[in-house]
Amino acid sequence: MNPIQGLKSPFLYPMNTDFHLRSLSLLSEQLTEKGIDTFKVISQISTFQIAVPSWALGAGGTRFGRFSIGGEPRNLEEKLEDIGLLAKLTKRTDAVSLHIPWDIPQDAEAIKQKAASLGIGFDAMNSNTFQDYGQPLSYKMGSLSNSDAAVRAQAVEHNLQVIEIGKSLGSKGLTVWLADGSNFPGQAHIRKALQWTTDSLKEIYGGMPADWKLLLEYKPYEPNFYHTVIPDWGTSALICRHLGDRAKVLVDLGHHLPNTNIEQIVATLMHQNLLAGFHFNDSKYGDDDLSTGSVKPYQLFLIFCELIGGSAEGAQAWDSISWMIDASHNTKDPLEDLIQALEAISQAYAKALLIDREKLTQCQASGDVVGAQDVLQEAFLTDVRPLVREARIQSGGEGDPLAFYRSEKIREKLIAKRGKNAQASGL
Ligand code: PSV
Ligand code: MN
Repeated sequence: MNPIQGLKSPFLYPMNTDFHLRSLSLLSEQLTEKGIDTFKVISQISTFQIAVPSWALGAGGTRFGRFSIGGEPRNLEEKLEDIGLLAKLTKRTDAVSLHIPWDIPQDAEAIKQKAASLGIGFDAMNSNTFQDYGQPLSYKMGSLSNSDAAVRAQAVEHNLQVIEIGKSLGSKGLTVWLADGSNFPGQAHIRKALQWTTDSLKEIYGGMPADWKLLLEYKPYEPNFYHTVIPDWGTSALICRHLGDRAKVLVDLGHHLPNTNIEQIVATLMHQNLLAGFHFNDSKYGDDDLSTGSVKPYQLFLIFCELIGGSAEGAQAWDSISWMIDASHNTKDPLEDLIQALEAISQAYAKALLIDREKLTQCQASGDVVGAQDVLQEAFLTDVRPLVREARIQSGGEGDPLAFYRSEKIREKLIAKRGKNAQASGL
């Protein structure tokens, strides 16, 4: 039996409704005094959807080991069921992002139908040329940037196949992240590697349907530690400029050197209509892939300030931006982790919606530094949880998804069904 069946229907979980309504009405009163339309904010939160990657549903491993959590999805169907559960409880996700070859659908039509029955669509497809998985030529020395034309052709072909799979599922995008680079000075010809990568990406871009976009991800280091072919947003943007309007830069929050001003990158990319979307996660040191909002919630809020401001001022349309979580670690139940991440992202968005833009503009124009900071802090320090909760309830989700997940013993049910040692595909 599907462990997700037999759950109580939404709303029945004994959330403290009285407390929720009291906190919501108090907040709504405060917001009204500030001229903010509570219902508008709730409806904006309600429509905000964040895709979940197919590789985030199992326990993440590090190079030092992997600790299974039990009941991990054993195949793509079960991954979809997990995302369907998240969708049902949180109402903040309605799409999956597949990694190929980790999650090749054996029967695309059946998978598409299964996803549709769970209210799930297909977000951007992810190609994978950073591992060897039995293909004829090795990617040890790179893929799209490889000095061997035959390896480059094979990597291009893989991307074209991923596009085909995506087409059959109804996806509209291809995310390319390359591990290509070098570990030691002298190992690679830096300029040639960049040119080969650009040329390979041109072929891939040319193979995309006209209504698709290419999301080009950058990362400063890891798995290569001396040089990475696409290390930063600037290099990614330069390549995108060579490809065409439908190629844009994907910002993975963990792909920056410590203390990088990510909100500035977001503003700059929006200014150029070059922002493809996000891979949400959080980090303390590098690409830690920790739960979004767990370490730097203020940074996440500032990113949303730029996003809301940039789209309101016409720099780049809100709807042109893709939203996805890309986190994986080895200590939490991934479903609980995703519930927390969806909540943290919604909170950051909600807080940024509360910013008094007019006042901020005035402060900026008059050089009122203290006032500007105050405007941001006023929004950031507002407890928006009643708004996020209400948005979820109004959409038919759970008031408290995490409490529901625990009280219904969902992980225990998944373990009973899938086994203690079930292991999801991925890294
Ligand atoms: C690379 O670190 C990355 O962020 C890319 O998005 C990959 O596709 C993903 O992680 C999964 O390993
Ligand atoms: Mn990523």
